Amino acid sequence: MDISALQKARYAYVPKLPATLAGSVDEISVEFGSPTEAVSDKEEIREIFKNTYGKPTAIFKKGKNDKIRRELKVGVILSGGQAPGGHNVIAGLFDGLKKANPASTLFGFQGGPSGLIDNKTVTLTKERIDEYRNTGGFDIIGSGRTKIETPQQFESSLKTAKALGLDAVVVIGGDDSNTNAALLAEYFVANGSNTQVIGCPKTIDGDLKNEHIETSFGFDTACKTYSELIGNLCRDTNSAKKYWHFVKLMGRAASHIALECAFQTQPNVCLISEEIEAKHYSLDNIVDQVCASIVKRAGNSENFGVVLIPEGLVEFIPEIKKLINELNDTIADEEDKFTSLHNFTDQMQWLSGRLTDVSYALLKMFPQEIAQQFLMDRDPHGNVQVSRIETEKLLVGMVEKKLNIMKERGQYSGKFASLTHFFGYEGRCAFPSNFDSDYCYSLGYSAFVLIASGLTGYLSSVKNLTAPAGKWIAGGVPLTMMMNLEQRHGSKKPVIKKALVLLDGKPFKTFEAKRAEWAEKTSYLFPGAIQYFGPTEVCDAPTVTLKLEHE
Ligand code: FBP
Repeated sequence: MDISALQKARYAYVPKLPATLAGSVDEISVEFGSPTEAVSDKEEIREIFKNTYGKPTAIFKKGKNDKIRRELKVGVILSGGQAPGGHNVIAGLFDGLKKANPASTLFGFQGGPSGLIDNKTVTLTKERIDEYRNTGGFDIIGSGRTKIETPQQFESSLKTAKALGLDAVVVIGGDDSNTNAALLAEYFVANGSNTQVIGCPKTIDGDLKNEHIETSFGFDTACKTYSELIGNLCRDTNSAKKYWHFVKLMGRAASHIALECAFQTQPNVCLISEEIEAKHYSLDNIVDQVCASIVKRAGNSENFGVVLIPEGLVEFIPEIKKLINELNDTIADEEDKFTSLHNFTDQMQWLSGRLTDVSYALLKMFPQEIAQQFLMDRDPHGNVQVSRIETEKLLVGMVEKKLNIMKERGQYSGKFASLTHFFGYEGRCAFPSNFDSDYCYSLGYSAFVLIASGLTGYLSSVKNLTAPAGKWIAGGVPLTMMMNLEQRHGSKKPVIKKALVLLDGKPFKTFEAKRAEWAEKTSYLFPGAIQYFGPTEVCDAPTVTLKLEHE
């Protein structure tokens, strides 16, 4: 097989482990904290998770562990969108299992959770694992977005677990996938099965975090990859001095990625969806904010700049959120009728009278190309697919209009030429940074210790991440501890609470203190490509967000 020089070099990289996990497996014991409670809606969540609610947190310590050398059969699932480091979670899990007992087996469920439902597995051998160490992607077994939710799907999952004689299932996923892991853990216990379920916190979006999960894996590498590209755009535009670059960045709901990239590159404008929602900014207010920077910079004869836009922005602008909700409900009510309308004019005609006047007027105001994106196929949950709405183009169009008006009024005399970009898929399968390689390997290894220690319904946790890896603290957090009830499909469902950007948190406050200067002056930073070999401060540094959160 042809492999790149970097891939070959990365095979040789030995991920760093926390000191408690690095020695002999016989010396890893578990210390438990006090019983835990759900984030909110405690009584209802206790009722749903009768067998698995309220377990204590677990931390690994040096000490004796009689159970650890048991022969185990484990199945692993990669769930949801790709995130750099998934292969290392599997490698850490595999190495832990084999180090403790070479007879243990690791199965990979193919294509995501549907692999468990349909019993589609592959046995993961050392040769196969070695081909994927320290590489990006989820291609070792593939991923998928199937949710295990119907009684039949739970039954089939149990059937697979029994057929394979599984001691445990490891779910590598985001908030939704780990909510699923918690429900599966509960279902297995409630149905007399000994198959344990352990989760691992994955998502480039960075919105699966709390006091025990300092960051989800993949966020570090994805942000560094986008920041390299944004830094390159900053330098290009500072050289040519003729374009404003509008860059939309992935992160379905939360703006963590945009904020981290702003720290790494210091663009002229970075929009933060959570602030826009909290301050009830309208689309016009946002356009004004961008134009203010363009006008100021034009005054300094700098007719160029960079604007960062979080992917989920449209859903946080109150008037667009209202429009999206109305569209979702109206289309869901008469889905067959709506899908039978094949052209945009018919669709708009059908919607007039069904949407409120304000929402209809807003939709009509958008350029047709953008309005059509709001009417595209819904996702399996009936929601508009925000990543397919070209917010960056919508903003450019509105900014251009506003600047023309300002020009006519003599308020602006600069030149405006723009280019749009969307960075998302480019970062999800990058070679994991050293941080993600180490963190993921440690998460996988911790998952093995949680399994060997007989625990179920836990999320693998590795903390103290701004310290050198040897000082990281590994253990597990009960999944029910992260839950609350949220409205889904018309009823209250237990879900892991999504962590959005906190407006009173250190990262946002730091950004807020700097953005006025960035909006006017050229203050770009050029982080460059992720470095895998070289000085620690260049190769092993965690994200700025993580550092600020630790201060
Ligand atoms: P996860 O939440 O599953 O980690 O996926 C995150 C993400 O990359 C989002 O940033 C993006 O909106 C979405 O997946 C894109 O989904 P798809 O891969 O289905 O196009």
